[in-house]
Parts: sequence; structure tokens; C-alpha cells
Amino acid sequence: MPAPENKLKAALKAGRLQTGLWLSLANSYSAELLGEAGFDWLLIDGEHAPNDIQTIMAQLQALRFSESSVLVRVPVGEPWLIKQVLDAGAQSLLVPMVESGAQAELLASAVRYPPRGLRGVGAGAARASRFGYIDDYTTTADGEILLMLQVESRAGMAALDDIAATDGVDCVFIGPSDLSADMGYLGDPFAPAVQAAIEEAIGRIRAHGKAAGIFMTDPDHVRRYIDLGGTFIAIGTDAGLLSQGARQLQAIYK
Ligand code: 3PY
Ligand code: MG
Repeated sequence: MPAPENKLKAALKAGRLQTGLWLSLANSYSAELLGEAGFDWLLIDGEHAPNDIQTIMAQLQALRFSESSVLVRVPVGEPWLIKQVLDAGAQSLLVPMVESGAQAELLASAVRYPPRGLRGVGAGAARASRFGYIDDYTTTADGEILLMLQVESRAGMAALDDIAATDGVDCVFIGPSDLSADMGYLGDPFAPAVQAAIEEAIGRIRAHGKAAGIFMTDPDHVRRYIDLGGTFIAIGTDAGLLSQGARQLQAIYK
């Protein structure tokens, strides 16, 4: 039996728009609830949310029967960390702060088994292969992994063509918060210079035949990025939904 088909990878390859939600609450119960909501994808955030490999795995378990695809953002692009997350069953990864073609090459090889990559072989005893029940896992896993690299600094923008051209990179995702900070506009991702850089970047990513992604909750900007060819859009966070809903509710009787 081969590795499960990665629906999100196939959808992005076919150019289909995929909108989804950031899971920042680091909680498997709320993840399970949101797995019923109908988003194309949900992303478990290991960078800014208080997650470790155990809580990431618990959320992957809670989402096992969800129709939404699941991604994990690792805190940093380290091959040993990527190996743990893949063996825990993640098939789609987002890696923050990528700034060179060499880094993109290393990350692309971290998600592939030898001879094409350097992923350690041990998933036969891990959740990724359903503890060995997926008997062809090792020979089929590479083709079903989605690798998304995050560009969110001036250095990353300067290396964007090298990063997007890297074999094995499916999608380049722009991080407006870090990018605006690095460009000198901390807290202002809507600054015209930042928006111009983002718009140009989406075109450059698309020119390499790769999917372009971005985090954006403002609907007008989301539409603009879609018009420019963006197909992977993070339209909100679980923490944002909860705090917004809570503020609205408590305000009703004040
Ligand atoms: C950023 O905007 O910096 C991100 O990492 C994605 O939200
Ligand atoms: Mg960021």
C-alpha cells in the first residue's frame, strides 16, 4: 500500500485556490472541532504557538478524519526536526525564514529519502506509515510530501528566484509580518513599499511554475493576491476567531 495521496499538493499543482486557517491554540480538542468547519487546510503552528512534537502529533491525530488537509509549520528549518514531524505523520510542511537557494536545497533534501535526499529511514515503526501497515511507505512517501518555504525578509526576497526554482519546493509562502518588520515597517504590512514587494514576489513565484502563498486576513487584499495568482491563502487564525467572538459577545450586554 502506498503513502496516502496528498490532496493539498495535488490541488496546488492543479492551480486550485486553497484557503485555510492557522491553528495557534496548540490544542487537539479545538483542532478537532475546526477540522469539521470545511476549510481546505489547517496549519498547526510550531513556530509561534506553544507546540512541541507531542502536541503537534496530538493535533495530527485529532485531525486524522478531517476533510481538511493538514500542514505543520516547524519552528526552524532543521533536518532533524523535519524528520520527527514527517515521521509523526505530517505530509505537508511550512518552513519559516528561508533566505537562500542553498537553504532551500537542504530543506528539499530533508523531506526526501536517499538517494535524492537525506531523510533518515525509520518511519516503518512510526505513525507516518501507520506503524508499518502502509508497507510501501518508504518507496512512495517522497512523492506525497508538500514542501512550502517561507520568504519573509529582504534577504529571502533577494534569493526568491533561487528558492522558487529549487526542485522539490512546491510553494513559496510570503510572511507579511516579518517581511514588513525587516523592511523597516514593523507592524505595518500594508505599507505601500511592502505591498509592492509582495505583489512583485507573487509574480516571480508564479513565473517559476510554483504555487504562491501568503497570510492575509483582510478580504480586499486576499482578493488582490488571488487576482495576481496566489493560490494558498491563510485567511485567519483559531485564536483570532475565539478572541473576536468573545469580544463581540461580551459587548452585547455592556
Ligand atoms: C509572517 O507574516 O511573518 C508569518 O510568518 C505568517 O503569518
Ligand atoms: Mg513570520
